[in-house]
Amino acid sequence: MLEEKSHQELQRGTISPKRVEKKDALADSFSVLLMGVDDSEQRHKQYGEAIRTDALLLATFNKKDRSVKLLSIPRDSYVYVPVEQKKDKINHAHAFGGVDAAVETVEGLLDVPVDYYVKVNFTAFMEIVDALGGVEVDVPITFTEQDSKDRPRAIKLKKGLQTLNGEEALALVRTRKIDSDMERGKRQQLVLEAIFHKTLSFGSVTKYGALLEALGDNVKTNLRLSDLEAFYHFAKGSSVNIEKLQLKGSSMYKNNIYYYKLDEQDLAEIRKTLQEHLGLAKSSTLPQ
Ligand code: C30
Repeated sequence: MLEEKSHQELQRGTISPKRVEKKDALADSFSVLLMGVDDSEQRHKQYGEAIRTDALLLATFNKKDRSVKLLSIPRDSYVYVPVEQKKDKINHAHAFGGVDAAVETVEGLLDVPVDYYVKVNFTAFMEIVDALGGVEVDVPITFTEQDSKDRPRAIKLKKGLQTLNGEEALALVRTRKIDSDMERGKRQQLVLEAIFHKTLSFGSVTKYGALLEALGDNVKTNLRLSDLEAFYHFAKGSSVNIEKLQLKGSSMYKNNIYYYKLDEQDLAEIRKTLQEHLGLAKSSTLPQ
């Protein structure tokens, strides 16, 4: 099977518990949790197996009105992490329980089903961008960043519209010290939007199979090739509008550790927006 190496089902199975009563809605809408991790040897030495999701975004797709919403979830968000049975940074969920824990945590936070996930490391992310022949991004800020091998100041990018290769795109989604993790999240949305649009001009869907095979272990997903095909047909054709969403919040320190405290009212609005986009009335989801 083409996708053997990268395919990894969630322990809960294909259907989210939040879809128990409304499985049919999956035909019209679905969500994908996008995760970016740094699992390089260097970081394994520092953190062992406890790898955190440094990039976390939820994309929701509505086939009826051909729309996409892309929510950036700040990695320091202080949320309930079921696998730890306490509140913690959201990026710790993956460190404690892998993709299953990350998916469960995001479902609990946003009260929507996470139907699919795609997890990439630096290598996969760069290879995807390079396989697409680079991505066109209006880089919002001039900056210098280390490269994927931690060589300091190896990547220098100037503000403005340009085509980025894999290393450059990675630097853009990584760079943070020039401003903040929130602004980094917005840059990740810009790059993902560019990947999304470039994907549509990539040619036939069979190329994705070849790419997935080449990426091997560097990508993990519960999407099958047939799902990718459906996704491709969803996106191909007329233009698809991607709305970028952020979670509002404020800085918080607890025992001298930095957290991002989410604004409860904004969170409630985001939940409602996503539930509506996925065609799920509030009453159709399981209680928390
Ligand atoms: C649906 C749409 C719209 C599009 C198409 C979808 C598809 C299929 C897209 C394909 C690509 C995918 C799935 C992307 C997923 C999400 C993204 C944007 C991934 C790209 C980046 C990536 C592979 C990983 C994240 C890199 C980031 C943001 C930061 C790491 C320090 C952390 C927390 C530690 C970390 C530590 C060091 C050196 N680092 O970069 O320079 O390490 O950042 O200093 O903030 O991190 O702290 O404690 O985890 O190891 O010590 P950094 P830092």
